[in-house]
Amino acid sequence: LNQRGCVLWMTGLSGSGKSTVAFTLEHMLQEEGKLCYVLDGDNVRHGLCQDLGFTAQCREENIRRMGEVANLMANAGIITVVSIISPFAKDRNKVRERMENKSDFHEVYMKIPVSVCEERDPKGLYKKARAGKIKGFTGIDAPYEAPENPEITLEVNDGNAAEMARELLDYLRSHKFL
Ligand code: GGZ
Repeated sequence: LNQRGCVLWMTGLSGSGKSTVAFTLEHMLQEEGKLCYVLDGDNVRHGLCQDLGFTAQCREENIRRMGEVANLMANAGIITVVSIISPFAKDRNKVRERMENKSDFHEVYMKIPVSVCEERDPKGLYKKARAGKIKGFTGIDAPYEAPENPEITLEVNDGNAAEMARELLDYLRSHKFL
């Protein structure tokens, strides 16, 4: 396999566009014949992490498992895109520390005000959280800790998903992962 694996770790609020950008990037890479796989919170929570809810402890475990799997996949030469809120800086940093090759971990911050996510509210979850029907919703009554030194910050307000995915593609290229 003529490809170096790595982890692109996309962190950000619900509705920040993590999944959309991740799957757009996966598609772009596939078009170039590159091996890429998205570990998406919404999907993985139906299987590997189906025993986990949204308490701080559960989220910590969710992040840990995603990190372990992503590390293995990166070692196998796959460009692994993780898209989960991962609200705690400490847990994200632990994943980085656990990487076999620390320079293979790239934190991508989906930067967007919570007010914009709440306005968009594609799944109506913010509305439910405001109404108290979902408790402990990130950005409403559960914390989100923005990364302090992410390798990449995507200003979600400025760009569409394809533009942001292209930015990640350029990053991978300039860092010799493609
Ligand atoms: C945040 C929640 C919650 C609570 C359900 N808080 O936008 P979505 O719907 O499709 O993605 C969100 C997803 C978050 O799962 P993650 O695995 O990414 O979270 S974490 O990294 O914190 O473990 C959202 C939905 O699940 N969801 N309840 N209380 N998001």
